[in-house]
Amino acid sequence: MRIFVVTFLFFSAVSAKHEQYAGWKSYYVGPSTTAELKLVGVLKAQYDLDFISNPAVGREGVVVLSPDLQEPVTKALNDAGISHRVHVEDLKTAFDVDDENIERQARVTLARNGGKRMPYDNYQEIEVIDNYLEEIAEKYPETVTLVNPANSYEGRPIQYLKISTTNFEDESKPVIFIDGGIHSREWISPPTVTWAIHKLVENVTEPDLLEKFDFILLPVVNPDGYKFSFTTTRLWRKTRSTDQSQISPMCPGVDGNRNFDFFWNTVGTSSIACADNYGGSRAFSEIETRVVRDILHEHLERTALYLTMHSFGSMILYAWGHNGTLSNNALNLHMVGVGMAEAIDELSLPHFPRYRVGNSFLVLNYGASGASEDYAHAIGIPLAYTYELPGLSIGLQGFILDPRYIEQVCKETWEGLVAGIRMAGELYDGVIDP
Ligand code: 0X9
Ligand code: ZN
Repeated sequence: MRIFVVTFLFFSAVSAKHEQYAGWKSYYVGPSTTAELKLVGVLKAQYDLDFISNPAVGREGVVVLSPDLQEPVTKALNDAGISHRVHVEDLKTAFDVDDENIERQARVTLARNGGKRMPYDNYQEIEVIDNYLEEIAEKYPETVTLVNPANSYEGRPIQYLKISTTNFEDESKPVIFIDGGIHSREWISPPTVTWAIHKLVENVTEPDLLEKFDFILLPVVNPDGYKFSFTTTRLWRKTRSTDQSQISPMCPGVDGNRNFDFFWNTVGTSSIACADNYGGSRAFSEIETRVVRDILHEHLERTALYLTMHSFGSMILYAWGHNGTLSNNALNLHMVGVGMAEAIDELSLPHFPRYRVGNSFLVLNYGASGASEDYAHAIGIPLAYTYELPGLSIGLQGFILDPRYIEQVCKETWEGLVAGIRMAGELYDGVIDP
């Protein structure tokens, strides 16, 4: 009887978790011309649409629609002749299925190896990632330093690793800075950063990298949002601060990737606290973005490459993202971007989309100001990119990238990183002029 009650409570807790998505659906939207893509951009702004995967010309994106938006948005797409079809019929059920998959996989992992430190067959809670960073720093004190420059709004540590053979003292070495998890729901992002740590210290196959470069690796910029996306609202994107405006206690959080001081609060961002792309009450209102800003400035004169990991879309994007103009370094940005994409594509699975490389406004066809890669480039980091990692579950039941592909994405992304880091080294060997 007791087992029955416990089982019943467990399942009702699981299925009650995603109640807020009852009646929600997601749709593929596939613009086939630039004009159609532009129109999708107009609809996005008009209805404040939440694209969890961005479309490009000839490449479908995915938009999630609450029940009240389904009729007007599909009608507008129909009227414009823009191809669309249902992606997930019932979001709540899909999230429940994802939870069950993750739970099942967690049990398998535990049974198989007693809880390996950082498994890549599942998405990991923030505590597991923090433990991993702490353990790596303890185990490799010669090269690894754990830094906790600040705590998040809700008091979680924002932690990163500095990895260097000279404790960052050889100032002739270029610095590589990679962050992840600024958008909390993009769960595939943090493992690609911890995988880079794994490849730099635990399973070294490219020893030249640590010889020539210093690394800063910050897997989860936004630990509060990340936690909240596990416990409560799967599609949570923002931070969790409640001190931004009068309505912030009701509508917490700021979009970290609209909060940087680069044409802040001008394009593709909202000044309404409840919006998913709310830019905050001022640039750098968030402790989480201030941490990234301070790292960028600390080693500005020798940071050659900054990468920020997002999902989904299989894209490598660069400045300027607010208006589609190109920076003076556009040729190098494009060359290195293509080099990274080619390296990834070589290892990619046949049913994963090929990477696209370009100016973020032109590839996505929507402008967004206040993004971290634009800020990094604007202050003088010569190579700065947003990665949109591959997703979603392809032909499978769940909503997210199936956990069985996490390791694949980590491995192929690592190939891209290696190519990009080496090219950055050739271009900016001690001669960065911010
Ligand atoms: O909109 C974003 O912040 C990024 N896409 S996501 O789906 N991960 O939210 C794209 C950012 C592109 N970069 C700039 N606009 N500068
Ligand atoms: Zn993102």
